Amino acid sequence: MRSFSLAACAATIVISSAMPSMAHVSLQQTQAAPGTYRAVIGIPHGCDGEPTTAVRVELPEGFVDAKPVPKSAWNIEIQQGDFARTYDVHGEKVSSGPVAITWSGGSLADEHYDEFTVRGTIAGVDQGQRLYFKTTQTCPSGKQEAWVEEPAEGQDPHALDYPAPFVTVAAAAAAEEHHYGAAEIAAGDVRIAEPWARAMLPGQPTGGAYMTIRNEGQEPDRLVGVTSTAAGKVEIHTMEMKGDVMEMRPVEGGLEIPAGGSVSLEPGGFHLMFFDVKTPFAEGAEVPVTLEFEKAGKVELSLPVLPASTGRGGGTHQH
Ligand SMILES: [Cu+2]
Repeated sequence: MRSFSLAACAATIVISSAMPSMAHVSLQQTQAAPGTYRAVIGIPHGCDGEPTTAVRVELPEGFVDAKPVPKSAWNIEIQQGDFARTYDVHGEKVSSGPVAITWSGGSLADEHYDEFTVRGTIAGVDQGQRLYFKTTQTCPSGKQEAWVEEPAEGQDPHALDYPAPFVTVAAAAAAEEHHYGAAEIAAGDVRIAEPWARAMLPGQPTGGAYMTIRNEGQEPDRLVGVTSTAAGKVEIHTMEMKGDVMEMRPVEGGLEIPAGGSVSLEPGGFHLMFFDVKTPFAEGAEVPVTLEFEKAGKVELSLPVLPASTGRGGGTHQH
């Protein structure tokens, strides 16, 4: 079985376990289309051993109509304010509303993990733009952990000590496909939704692509091969932890799509990997691929290329 060190790979992700206590506050979903979005903020630790007794989240411009999800034993304070812009939400003009949410009165032990959720609407934001949910934890001694740093233009957010968790806004078209299924690609019992490829950085030797594959049939199917005229070779990869390093390897014998189930290819997990790429994937371009399923046969589709930053950051502590 071959395995690749991540250094040679498109989604260069090495998990540092040298400082496990420094796991970052993160958003569960790091890519979202305009429309309803649930910002689920994971708090992985307290302040140097102290429990977290308050969590304040500043809501970004472009995230409107926000409502926090109540948590038992925690009080909620919603701070209202004026937005910098006026947003069109379901045909209504909105220029003020919740701008920050604070949960307080509870106690989240340093060794525990919990999630704080705000549901709202992403509106008036361009594709590729990042919405930062600046999050501050407060502990009984008054000590704070403030996840409020935004990277400068061109700076890698992973270089920051206390990066603000963010979601990258995806194409609205993908959202419509997702909601209405109209533009879903179907072959036999297989459905492909939200396929995309990641824009390649200069000098990057390989490309990566993602999608959700659903099987509406009574029997499992299997993605057994992938080809593309844009690359010499395409492999189906999985990622797993080897000691404290995330490694990727080809999926042996194809990727099973369970009967009535679905498999998501996403950053940090299963992905398609393109070798000998002829023209580096550039944002806005399309990458043609042919997927071959054991039962459903061949499916041809075109992957829109999204910004290199899409779907990164947040999630696990990725460096
Ligand atoms: Cu790979």
